[in-house]
Amino acid sequence: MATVHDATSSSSPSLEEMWGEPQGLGSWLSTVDHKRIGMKYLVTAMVFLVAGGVESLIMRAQLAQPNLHLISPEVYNQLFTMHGVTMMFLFATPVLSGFGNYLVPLMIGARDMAFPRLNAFGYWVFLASGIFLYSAFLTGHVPDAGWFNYVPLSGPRFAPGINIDFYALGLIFVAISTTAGAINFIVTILKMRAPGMSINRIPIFVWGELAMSFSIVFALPTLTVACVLLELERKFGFHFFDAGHGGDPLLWQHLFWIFGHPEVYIIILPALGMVSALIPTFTGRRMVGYIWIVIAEMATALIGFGVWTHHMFTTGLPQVAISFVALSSFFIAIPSGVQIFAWIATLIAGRPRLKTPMLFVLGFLLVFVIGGLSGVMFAAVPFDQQVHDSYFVIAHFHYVMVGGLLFPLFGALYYWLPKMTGRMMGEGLGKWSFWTMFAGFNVCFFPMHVMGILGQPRRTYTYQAGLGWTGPNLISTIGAFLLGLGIALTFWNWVWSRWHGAPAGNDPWGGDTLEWATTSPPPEYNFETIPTVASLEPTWDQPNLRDGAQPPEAGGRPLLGGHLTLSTSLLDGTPRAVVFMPHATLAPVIASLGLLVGFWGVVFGAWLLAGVGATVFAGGMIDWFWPRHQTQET
Ligand code: HEM
Ligand SMILES: [Cu+2]
Repeated sequence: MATVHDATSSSSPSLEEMWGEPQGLGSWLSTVDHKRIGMKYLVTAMVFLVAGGVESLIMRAQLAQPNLHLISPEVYNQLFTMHGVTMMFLFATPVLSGFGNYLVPLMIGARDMAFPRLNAFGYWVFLASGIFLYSAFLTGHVPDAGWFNYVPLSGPRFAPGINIDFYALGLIFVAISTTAGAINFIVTILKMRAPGMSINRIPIFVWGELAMSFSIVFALPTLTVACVLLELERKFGFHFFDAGHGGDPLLWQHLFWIFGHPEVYIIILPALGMVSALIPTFTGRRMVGYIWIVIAEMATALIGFGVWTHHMFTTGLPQVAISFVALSSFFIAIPSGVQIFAWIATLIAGRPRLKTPMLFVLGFLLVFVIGGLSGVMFAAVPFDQQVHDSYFVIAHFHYVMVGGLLFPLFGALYYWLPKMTGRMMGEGLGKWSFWTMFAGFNVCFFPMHVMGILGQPRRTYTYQAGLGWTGPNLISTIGAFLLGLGIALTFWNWVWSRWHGAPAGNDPWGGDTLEWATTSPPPEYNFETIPTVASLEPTWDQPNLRDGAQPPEAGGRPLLGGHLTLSTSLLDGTPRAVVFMPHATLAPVIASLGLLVGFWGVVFGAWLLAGVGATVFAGGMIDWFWPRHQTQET
């Protein structure tokens, strides 16, 4: 490609000069570097994990014994609602965006995400929407109708306060961030891969982020629409969900779960991708059935859109419809099974090394299978009708969400933090953390199956003695605190490693993907030369990639002619164009601040304040889109 080589003249400024960002507070606010944004996502999401975790521990303390009164029923309602909302929207999705942000450009050999300013905007909107939701605690009007917020309970008649407005507006707010991030991932993964990284050489973790992003783009709008309709009903007297005026409360349930079920896969698919990234490294064996895993990930994302009604088996829908949904819910176990068999085959074919990240993977496998089995049980309609809204449900989805997300995620932390910080985490402490988490998790959530079968309903702040529920509840509470301790040990390890961890070097684990070819932490520009890739495991097969500086004879492209990265074709990754990347800017943070002020204005009905917010937002946007011809930023 002539255009590509023309842009790489040697008399231009160095990569450091072109890509370097100043340090300090101002730069922390204005950075567009995917690695710094990714780290901000990661840390902020972990803060929300702690918030959601504290909420759950208060609930478990309240349920440790019958007839306790540590908190009032009203506060209990607020806690399970904020716990669910926090874990799903402020922890699970953003933490995966954080890992993806940091890792996807490195794994595909790019210098940044496709839209660095949109990336910064995504982070700041995420933070602002989290602040918005949690500011509800300051007003005393905390959302309290559960994370799926069913009408009519959440409608104007039964929830006249502004509690539910924080929920509906907060979810509209955070959806802006999630959507921006998803679009960025899609374009980055499809258009910015290193030359030679054809579609059959994309790392599975990157496929996971792609599946997540497509699901977000198709699923999230229904939630946003549902919340907009609810706000119109609550603030302006519309009647979408109000049966008394020709509305339909089931409309909310449909809209919510058309989003809500795919949301489960939005969270699980990249986490499964992490598992597929760790297993080859720790078995020294190429992944068995790469193509099948990729097809399974994509099939799960697709089938995930056809099963939402299994959350509504008890609403009296027509039997025929329910039968179809039950069947497709059974089907969805198949692609998960395919992946599990591929992992087990790789484990058997290779030589597993039981380092901490691998322990988390094995723990995940066990827990995820149990969660999958109870999930298949729900797909049997009569069983579902028995345990609907009981603790059996809580047990099931924590086995899936904590097993399917938290364990892979903590394995991924031990695996990739050394790349991000340049320091290893402590192995001994890591193993302690794993075993404490694994024991705590099972002690906490396994008894909930029993509680559910014995009939204990979810979302109730206390229970009577003598129903057989006391023992399992006490055990479950002890397990919850143990799980919390295990999580805390890893956080401590993270902090400890910043100062005391052994230097990681470029490739401490012998990984197979491109991020291990460059330094730890990687330089601002990621790779000195944009590599040309010739296999699915480039770091194993191409010794010339070492130090992120593939020599030009081997295909490395320095791209020195400006703040540039490469865009390639979608299927076979042939170079198509050089892309000018934007520099650090305050526009995203200003625009997000405007949105925060604006949303506060709307929730309080302070329309002047909303106007001020909108103006600040517009100011940020004008700065963002102002043409800058000298640097060719677009
Ligand atoms: C870290 C340890 C965790 C503990 C101890 C825990 C505990 C609990 C408890 C006690 C409840 C409320 C049960 C009830 O009264 O209905 C609950 C609900 C819930 N949890 Fe967790 N949880 C944890 C992690 C997570 C994670 C990681 C996620 C998601 C990624 C999650 C998602 C939810 C959701 C969606 C609900 C339902 C809220 C509702 O009923 O509206 N939890 N959890
Ligand atoms: Cu579902």
